[in-house]
Amino acid sequence: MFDSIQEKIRGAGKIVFVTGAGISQESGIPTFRGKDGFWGKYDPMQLATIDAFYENPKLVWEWYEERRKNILMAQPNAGHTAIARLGRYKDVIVLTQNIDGLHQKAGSKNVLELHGSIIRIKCTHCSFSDDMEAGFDVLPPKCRCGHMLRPDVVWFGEALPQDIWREAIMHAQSCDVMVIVGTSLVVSPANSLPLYAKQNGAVLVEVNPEKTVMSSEMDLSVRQTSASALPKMVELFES
Ligand code: BJW
Ligand code: ZN
Repeated sequence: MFDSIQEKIRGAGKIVFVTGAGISQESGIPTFRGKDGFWGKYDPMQLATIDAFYENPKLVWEWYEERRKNILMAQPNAGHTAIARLGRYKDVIVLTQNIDGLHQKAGSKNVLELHGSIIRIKCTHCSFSDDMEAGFDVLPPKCRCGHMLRPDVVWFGEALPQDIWREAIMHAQSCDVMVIVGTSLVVSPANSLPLYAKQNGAVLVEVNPEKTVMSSEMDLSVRQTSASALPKMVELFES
């Protein structure tokens, strides 16, 4: 199995990784779906929509503050660092649904954050936006303009940042290999990226211990965790 993946990676010009919450699971960040996922405990419609935010901003902010603390302490795992190392040898682009910044922390250079960043905060009214690592004393925090601040993430029903999304499609359409890691592929429009790649003749490789709704579209499925599978993809360049 790995021989065949290594061969594809060796021959590829451009390699695109599409990543989701599963790649950060081994860094201690919970996924959304599945046994220990957030959506098993909480209702996404009460935490991850703009209506929920205006309905109960304190509740939404409390959830984000708890996650921000955990994420700011988290370290990239062997999966993130393998992708960053592969970038030294190949043209590697990371299209991530994650908001945790761990690909960048691992050293990956070309990272497009499709669902924003939990570290970046923006105003609900004016154009203020900035990275903020410190916690807030009062929730919800307010902007200088007097309106509420919010995490700069993409909630359900909100559009993805248009320039980033356009660029992501362009990379998906022009890659030779797409490696899809740790995502259930149930959230649109990110889950259409493998289809853009496939339509343009790319090889699709999935790294996920579980089957997904798109497993049948994959050329190869690696049923292992990302921290165990991804380092093997870089081995051929480093041995
Ligand atoms: C491992 C592992 C290990 C575990 N190693 N693997 C009806 C009404 C309104 C909207 C819609 C609707 N129907 C469809 C929509 C569109 C909606 C959507 O897709 N909904 C579906 C869920 C039904 N999408 C949107 O709304 C998007 N915007 C949009 O479409 O705009 C246009 C539009 C406007 C209006 C109406 C309709 C369309 C925006 C989506 C934003 C998603 N936001 C979140 C929260 C981000 C902020 C935050 O983090 O707080 O993004 S939700 C959550 O899901 C998060 C993730 O990025 C995203 C994807 O999840 P992911 O990464 O796939 O994680 P999991 O948990 O699902 O899967 C983990 C996987 O890892 C599993 O497969 C495990 O097996 C695996 N795994 N351990 C490797 N160690
Ligand atoms: Zn403001």
